[in-house]
Amino acid sequence: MRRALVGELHAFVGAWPPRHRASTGWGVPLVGVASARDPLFLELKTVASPSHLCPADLLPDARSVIAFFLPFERSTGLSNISGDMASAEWAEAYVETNELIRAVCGHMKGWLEAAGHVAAVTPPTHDFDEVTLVSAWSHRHVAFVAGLGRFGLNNMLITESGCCGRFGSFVTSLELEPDLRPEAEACLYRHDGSCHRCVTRCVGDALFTDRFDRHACYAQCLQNERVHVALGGADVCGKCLVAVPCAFVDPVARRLQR
Ligand code: B12
Ligand code: SF4
Ligand code: SF4
Repeated sequence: MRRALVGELHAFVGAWPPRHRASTGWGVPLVGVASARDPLFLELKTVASPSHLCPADLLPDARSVIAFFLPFERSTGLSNISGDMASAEWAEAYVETNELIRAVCGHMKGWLEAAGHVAAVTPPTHDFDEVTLVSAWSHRHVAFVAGLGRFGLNNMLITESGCCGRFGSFVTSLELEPDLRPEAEACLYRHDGSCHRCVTRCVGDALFTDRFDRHACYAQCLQNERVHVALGGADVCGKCLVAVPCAFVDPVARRLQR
């Protein structure tokens, strides 16, 4: 069943760009599975926020949580390297990927229901509290539980395909074997202190080695939203995700392979 689910998700994402005339290109989606009863979900109330939901809050009969990562094509990340403001391609990728994540979740919910299961979905973003800037369902924490990667100094979850891309997740009554979580760090700073490039790349005075000012970051994202107003709701930046070793690969795994 897992193979069928992953195959369905891959096929849906693969068919999306031509059908919807998307400007953005995506690499092969990564999919991770967590048990809805994984004790780490309860820990998210301490690690992420006290209001963080558990899978059963979204779906009383929750058995599995599926997280997926849609990596951007390299050209999208490369387009965002120069200058202080986000590139038009990066802003458009944000808008188009949010739309795709919503569609993937809706499609997979229907697919699961047709197979006799139930599912619950949450939006890709813009579901956060405007004052605290924290969401009650953090996709990257959920993806962490589902084994898709490890957190970097830039706050991103770094997957085997790097961190330039976006996450979605949904909860289902279908029981699936959970994935193992990677044991090794994926961030070079956390691995051996050899990198802090994301901090030097930050254009919003928001990211430091010992703290992150989410309000300063949001102010920078809102500046870009004003520049890309025609796209509607493109509160982006992402300078700390590009021209960094973890943009498109897990740099620790890459180094250990050499
Ligand atoms: C609110 C929000 C914002 C706010 C607040 C920033 C923030 N860090 O949360 C603002 C608007 C500023 C923002 C900015 C950005 N965001 Co944003 N945002 C969200 C949103 C809606 C909720 C995040 C949330 O509430 N997290 C819970 C809080 C408490 O945790 P946190 O801030 O993530 O910080 C945790 C980690 O650093 C973690 N951590 C660090 N080390 C370790 C180690 C371990 C073991 C663990 C367990 C945790 C951990 O600890 C912190 C607390 O738990 C999510 C979508 C969603 N619903 O999940 C997208 C999301 C996090 N954003 C994303 C992105 C890409 C961005 C931007 C790059 C903008 C852009 N698209 O150009 C910037 C990056 C800023 C940065 N460097 O962090 C992606 C991240 C993709 C990835 N690879 O991880 C997400 C997941 C959207 C998506 N659907 O993919 N964002
Ligand atoms: S740029 Fe370097 S320090 Fe920052 S998250 Fe990536 S690997 Fe870690
Ligand atoms: S998204 Fe921009 S402002 Fe926010 S931490 Fe990264 S570089 Fe800094």
